[in-house]
Amino acid sequence: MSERTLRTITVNQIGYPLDGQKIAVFTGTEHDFQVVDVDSGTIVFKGSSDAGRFDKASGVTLHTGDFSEVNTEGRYRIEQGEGLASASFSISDQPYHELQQGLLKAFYYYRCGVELTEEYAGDWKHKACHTAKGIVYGQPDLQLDCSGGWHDAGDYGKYSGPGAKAIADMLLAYELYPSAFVSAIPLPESDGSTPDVLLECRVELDWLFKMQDSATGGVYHKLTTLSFPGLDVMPEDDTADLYFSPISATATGDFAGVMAMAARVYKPFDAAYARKCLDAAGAAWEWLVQHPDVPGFTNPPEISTGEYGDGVDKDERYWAAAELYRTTGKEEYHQAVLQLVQLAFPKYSLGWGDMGGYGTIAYLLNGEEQADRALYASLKEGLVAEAQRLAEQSREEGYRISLKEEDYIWGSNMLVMNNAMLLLAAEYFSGDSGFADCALDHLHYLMGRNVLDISYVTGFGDHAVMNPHHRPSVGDHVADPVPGLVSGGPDRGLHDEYVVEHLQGKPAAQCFVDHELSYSTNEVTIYWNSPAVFVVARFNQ
Ligand code: G3I
Ligand code: 9MR
Ligand code: ZN
Repeated sequence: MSERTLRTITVNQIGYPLDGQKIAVFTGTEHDFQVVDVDSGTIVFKGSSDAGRFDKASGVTLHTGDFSEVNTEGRYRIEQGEGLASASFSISDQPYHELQQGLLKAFYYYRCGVELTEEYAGDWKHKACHTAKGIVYGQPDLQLDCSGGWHDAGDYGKYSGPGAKAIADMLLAYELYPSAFVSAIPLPESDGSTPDVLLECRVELDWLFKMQDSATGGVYHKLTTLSFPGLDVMPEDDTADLYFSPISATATGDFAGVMAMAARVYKPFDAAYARKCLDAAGAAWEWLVQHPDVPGFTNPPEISTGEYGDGVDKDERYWAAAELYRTTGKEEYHQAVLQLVQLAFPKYSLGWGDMGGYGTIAYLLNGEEQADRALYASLKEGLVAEAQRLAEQSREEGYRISLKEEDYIWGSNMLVMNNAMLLLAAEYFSGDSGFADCALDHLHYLMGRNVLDISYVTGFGDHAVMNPHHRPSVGDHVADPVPGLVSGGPDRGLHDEYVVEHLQGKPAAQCFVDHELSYSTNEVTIYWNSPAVFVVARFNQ
């Protein structure tokens, strides 16, 4: 058996807050364990794990050990006889400060159109990329500026809807937990007054403006080359022509939602910018009104990059209406919310394709006074009920997260973090801190307390992802990957050639491989990082 499979004591490899429950998950046969101070070698706690249970999604029998009694700051690991040891972890007052900074800094590394300088990017510096004009698909003579923003993922495409989700998560984090955002990351633009999270999101907002058709207000679905470049191609060497794919209703709805949100959040810092955001949101909304019934986006025949297909645009419209109402107070938008909310789409989802949850959260954050009382009550009740369902599910699962076996899909770590966000939204509206405890369990999973004993964030944790499907990390000849990137995580559907060959028959939560070829399990994206920023911010206030 390899050393890797022997590591059966799993913990959050970053650490645990001083107060609160501290739990490790074991998959060995022994139940006695000890917590050891890493520096001195002193045993600080001896305990025994519970009787154990079989966890179907993970395919293992596991038992849990509680070491909450350890409440002295320090760096520890958990050991058992037979030479078993967990990754090291800290117990401290603010264990997640650096993690939050790293998750935010990732967006700097994702930046497009600018040089990443040694001063800010260290070994991961590279020259400016994708600075040429983009061709509007189907109109070869129409070429427009399209520089800036963030690359989507391990590829260099820039996709409007996913970009909006990523910004939304971070602006929401800032709105709910502003005190978590006082430290500089730092960024080249850090000025000591505008929070860095807003400066970084502005990079993507500035690019999003360029995705709006000035004539109609509609928003181009994405900006990409015709096909993906090779895996070792650095951004500045990816020089094929860039194309704006056609306008879509989902992109336009997401754009209106995020711009209306930005108009509100940026107003205290830059009123002119806020006005620009609101005007852009209004124009996008007009397009939606003029186009009530449009087919979902599909890739044009020559374009094979990420499709982000989504046949239902009602949720994006609902989010847009709710944000526009919250920001402007205009009755026309309230009426739109009241109509759209009656349609069938998920009201509590936060995925790139299911944006209804953002609409619900915006409507609730706007306050009961401004709301239709009955709708306010039912949305609040629905959100809390959904969080209760997630919490109950988490109690069923061995690794204490809300994913069932069938939920380990492409980008399952987004679901882990989105569900944690939803739990935290429920905490915010109900005041029940039990939801936060459950959300924290989701973070523990992401950071290593999972069946593979892996931290899914590059650069964070003793056993962190090392080989993400991320072109700059493959092409840069630097041993370590770009840090702070959240990997997609297990996908039981086995959606790439590498996993088809290597992971047949694995249990759902083990359908992951830390190999650069596995784009369906080990790619990284901006919208997998962003909900993690939200979750970590809650615990950094
Ligand atoms: O929603 C269904 C669910 O009902 C079903 O039970 C489950 C079974 O597999 O599938 C779910 O759909 C999955 C969908 O994601 C849900 O989000 C699809 O199987 C899965 O193939 C699809 O994966 C998407 C993938 O692109 C392929 O289209 C990922 O969400 C999406 O994050 C990913 O995005 C790519 C971009 O295209 C290009 N850039 C990189 C990025 C990350 O890999
Ligand atoms: O590298 C691509 C990755 O960024 C995408 O998310 C993924 C799914 O669209 O596709 C990857 O490209 C692969 C292509 O789809 C199939 N041939 C192998 C490519 C990876 O090297
Ligand atoms: Zn670029």
